[in-house]
Amino acid sequence: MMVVMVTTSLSAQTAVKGGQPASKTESFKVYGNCDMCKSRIESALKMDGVMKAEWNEKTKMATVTYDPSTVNIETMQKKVASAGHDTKKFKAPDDVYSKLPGCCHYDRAK
Ligand SMILES: [Cu+2]
Repeated sequence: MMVVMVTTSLSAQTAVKGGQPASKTESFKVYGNCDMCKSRIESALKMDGVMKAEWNEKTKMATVTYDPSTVNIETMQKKVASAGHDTKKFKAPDDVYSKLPGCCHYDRAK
């Protein structure tokens, strides 16, 4: 709910000023398998400062458009890892990973 409100006020501001809010688009690797992973990863990325988040099942890349003054990639990766999905920098906790549905048990780097 809060994310929706923040996004709305951001775009309202943009419309008034006619400028662009500070935003940056970047991609990072997130391990996962299926559609369920996709929605889990994308909802984990819904947070203040993130305007757009999309995870690609084929490339395993999450692409995010965000406000660098509000949030950073490290915070996003931590959040995704805490939801059960490994990133390059952060590992999902074993107990969270083991509770994922079977189809979501992606291969983990040893
Ligand atoms: Cu899955």
